[in-house]
Amino acid sequence: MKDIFVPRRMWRPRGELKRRYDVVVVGGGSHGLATAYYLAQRHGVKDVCILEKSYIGSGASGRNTTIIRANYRTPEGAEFYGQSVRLYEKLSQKLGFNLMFSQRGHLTLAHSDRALVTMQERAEVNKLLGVNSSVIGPAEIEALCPQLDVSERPTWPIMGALYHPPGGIIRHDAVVWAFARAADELGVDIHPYTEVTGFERANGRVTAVETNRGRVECGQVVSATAGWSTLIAGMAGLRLPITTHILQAFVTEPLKPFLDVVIVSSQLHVYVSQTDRGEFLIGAEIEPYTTYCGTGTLSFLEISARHSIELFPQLERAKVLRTWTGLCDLSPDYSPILGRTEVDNFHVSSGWGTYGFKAAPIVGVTLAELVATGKTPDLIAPFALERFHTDTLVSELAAAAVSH
Ligand code: PYC
Repeated sequence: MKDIFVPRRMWRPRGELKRRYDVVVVGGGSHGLATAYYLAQRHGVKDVCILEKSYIGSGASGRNTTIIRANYRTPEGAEFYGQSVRLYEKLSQKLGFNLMFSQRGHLTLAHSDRALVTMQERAEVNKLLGVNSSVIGPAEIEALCPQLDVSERPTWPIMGALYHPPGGIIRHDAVVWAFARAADELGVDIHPYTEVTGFERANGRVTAVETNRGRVECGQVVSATAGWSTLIAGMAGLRLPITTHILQAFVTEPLKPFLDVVIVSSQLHVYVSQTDRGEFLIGAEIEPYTTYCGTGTLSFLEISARHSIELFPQLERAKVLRTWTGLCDLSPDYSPILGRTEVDNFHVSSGWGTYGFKAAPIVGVTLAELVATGKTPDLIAPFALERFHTDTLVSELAAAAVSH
């Protein structure tokens, strides 16, 4: 008999909701899927479901600018994201899915003395934690990216940069699909179009999750819902110190490849990379007002186009192909809120601002460990919600200057 090619499904079609799951993960993005995957893969906890109100990867995981990096300012952040980058480096092989991780190097440009000082601080912290980054001058910048004008001509001449060789870009949808497929293969039930509408609570614990498709009893709950974190936490009776903002980005029409590093300018509030399809992917800072309205603004397009053309005059005639917005959950110290809460079995992955996607694998590993063992891993202890009561903040503002 001739071999018949049977295409591999990404994951099983949605089934009925079971009456009960040991772990209910709310949010079918990279964090929720990674947590479910590592629960099953590392801890054998397989009675797990993902509840996603829309399609899988429809939230922040599908609406980011695909940048992966670990050059943070705080020791806590640099160590955490350093481990995330290391996991990303092996993820294609582990998940059997080409995630197109291109570690092309990441340059944060400095256009002032003050910016150079901040970069030097970041480089020192990074070095101490084994994260590869250093401050380089205009000649080295020119060698890495000859397309940039490093002369005195621009309004804001480039004085130096924080160079982070392991930084790069990845195919963000593929990360979601790969985690979903791998979690599904291990028995995790994935329920798209299943919206959480409330929680039943007793004795300080969540006992059941209410959804638009019925009620599910649960052992533990993980909320990985980015911009909707406060709403979901509120249903469980929990207040998170989070504000929700939109972040916008756009891509140009595809152009012949000419940029093979990621360029960020905190002073011009813009980051630029060229995708594997040739599009220039350009983003800016979050909008300062809080909103859930995902409508893009003309002022964003005008300002970010102007700033990117200042860096790359070659883009002057490039046409904008597509723009989008994503919701960002911003915490007061710009660091995540990760782990247990005062509701005993309700755990959160939240407060990511614009950093969430790059943390997906390490969030999955650490949250899965917490849920499976009941112990908070040391790596995420500094990011506990409790820090806002104990005044032990982890201020990551210096590494967030572009987009926050
Ligand atoms: O933190 O690298 C970053 C980033 C890029 C886009 C939004 N945030």
